[in-house]
Amino acid sequence: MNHGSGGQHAENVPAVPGGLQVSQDGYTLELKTPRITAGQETPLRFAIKDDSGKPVTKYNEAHGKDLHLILASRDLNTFRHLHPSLEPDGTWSTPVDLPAAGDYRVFADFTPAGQGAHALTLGADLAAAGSYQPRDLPAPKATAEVDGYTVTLDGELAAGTMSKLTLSVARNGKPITDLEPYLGAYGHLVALRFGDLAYLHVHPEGEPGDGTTRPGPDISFMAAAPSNGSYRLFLDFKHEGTVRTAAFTVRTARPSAGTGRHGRSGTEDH
Ligand SMILES: [Cu+2]
Repeated sequence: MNHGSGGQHAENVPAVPGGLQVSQDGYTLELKTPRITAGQETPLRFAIKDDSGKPVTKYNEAHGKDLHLILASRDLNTFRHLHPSLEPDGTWSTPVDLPAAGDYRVFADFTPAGQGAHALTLGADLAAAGSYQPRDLPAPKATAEVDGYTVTLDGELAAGTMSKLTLSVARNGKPITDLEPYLGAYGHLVALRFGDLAYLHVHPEGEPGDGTTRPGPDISFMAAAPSNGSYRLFLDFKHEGTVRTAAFTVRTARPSAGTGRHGRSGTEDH
């Protein structure tokens, strides 16, 4: 349950964050469709290959799926969380519909089956041809609106240290207390670092049915940033049968010697 809250140095902050490499620990993400067309539904196809070049067909499930596919535009304004299907020959495929031309990053988050297997996130570039205007990273803000829901973020992401982030879901000013489980949790959070799209694993605190975790309005996570900087957080939550994504820009709380690091106003200066 306890992932080291209370400001302990996080033992599970990897030296190199996930998602930056197309190949790691003998596994390679091979994107079979590195260029797609924006503005229409297009199949995206890829394979995970092992060090002998064979496509991996056996995986260990995480959050109810063998593989989670995250797609984000380089400017972090577009985000997709998809669950492709695996063909018998080891090819994964899913339809994607991207709103605009631009540079995108594809992240495959999976655990190959087998002894000593561990979770990997491999990343590859995806281009949607056409002219485009990159947009600025939205300004940091503690609330996000999606389809009439307001999601409020409490807590601060810190570099190298696990901290608790709590997201609270409301609609028309009323807290939502009947969130539905989605992939075994009341919420899924993905964090991407601005500048290189390093991918952070974020662990939910508690799960549906454990006797203590309530179906909203609060959803809590433990997260540690690999460095100071700006991040875009994407929360997926399910209510009334629909999964929605709320997105936030955050800057890490910069630890400063002797003064404590929880000043809410002290994080806007870089
Ligand atoms: Cu997923």
